[in-house]
Amino acid sequence: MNEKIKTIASKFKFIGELTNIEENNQGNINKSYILTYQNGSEKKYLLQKINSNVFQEPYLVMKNIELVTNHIKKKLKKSNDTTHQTLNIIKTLNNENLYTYTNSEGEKEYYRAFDYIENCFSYDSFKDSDNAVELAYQAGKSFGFFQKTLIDFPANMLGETIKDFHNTKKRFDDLLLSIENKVTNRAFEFPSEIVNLISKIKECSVIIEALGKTIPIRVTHNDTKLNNILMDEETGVGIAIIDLDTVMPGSSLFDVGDGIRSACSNSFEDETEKDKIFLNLDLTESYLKGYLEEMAIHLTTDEINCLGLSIKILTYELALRFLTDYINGDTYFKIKYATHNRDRFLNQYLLLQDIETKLEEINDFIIKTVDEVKAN
Ligand code: GN1
Ligand code: MG
Repeated sequence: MNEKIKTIASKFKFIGELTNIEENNQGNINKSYILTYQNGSEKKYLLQKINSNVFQEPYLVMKNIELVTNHIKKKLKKSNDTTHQTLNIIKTLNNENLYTYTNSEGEKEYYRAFDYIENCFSYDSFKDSDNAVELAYQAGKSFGFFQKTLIDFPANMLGETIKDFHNTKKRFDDLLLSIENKVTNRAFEFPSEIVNLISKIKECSVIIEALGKTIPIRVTHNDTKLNNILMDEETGVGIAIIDLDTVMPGSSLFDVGDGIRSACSNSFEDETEKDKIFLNLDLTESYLKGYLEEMAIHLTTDEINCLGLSIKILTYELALRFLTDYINGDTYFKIKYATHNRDRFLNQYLLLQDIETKLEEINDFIIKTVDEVKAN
């Protein structure tokens, strides 16, 4: 058993005897372990090391999560909702949200823990699922439900855990800076792609420029990647939204755009076979239907008008981020092989070109669906 993790685990209010530690490699940022305890019966917990390079204020991250999950729990209780769940923080023996471990290099490592949510499944892609269209509907509904549940939570109570997280203009400037700084020569691999990205910045700045003006600031998840939904293994219904580190004041459009580019792409985020990389329209429409059933009546006309565009913008943003990290020598996203960020960039870049050809059809579908939902 991993002795270091065993020691760290002993600082939390877990019940029973630790019998197994399993590393979980799903996320691109934090490090996760599934811990099994025995106490008559078996119980699992999730222990995570927060990536403090990415999250420089880990206490703020936990404060936000505590506030938001308490609100969700209250609302679920009030409506007698026994289907949905949310994260449940397990405190340290000192009653704190984080345990600070000082490693052999004298650096501080921050750990937090949650109950492990059982009997659920998360998908990296729906591409191989027989019932992909139904699952996409459930995925859209899950994030719509999440936003709806937090609609009455005051956004100004939450801190900004990563500043300018979805500030497209700032992400673009970061790319230009990486090209200028030349930590590596990798920008030379993509001259025409970079020119193409530069040509799109104006249109892709529309949401960030309107945020707080015509587009309202709401409590949003900000990392609505498909595998951040836990779905019931049998029914496919979305049970819980996880990875709440970036829950912050934002735009509902960030969540929709990021959710669809992730859930409705025909491939994994690092697929390299060009023919496989495109947005699946059936999945997109199904996702939007699920989302709009929850949120259409709450959205403003300006938000609805930008929903389609948000898919393009968030894909653009991810393309910028992967390319920037590749040029900077892979300091942000965890990589599994040397050119991983390169492959992720090209994937999002191709997805972006494909999305552009489908936006008109998507926008027509949105208008039709909003009308239908409102009529019911
Ligand atoms: C990261 O942690 P994970 O894998 O859910 C990233 C997201 C990206 C995603 C791309 C805090 O999400 O913004 O969309 O990778 N999270 C952070 O795979 O940067
Ligand atoms: Mg994350």
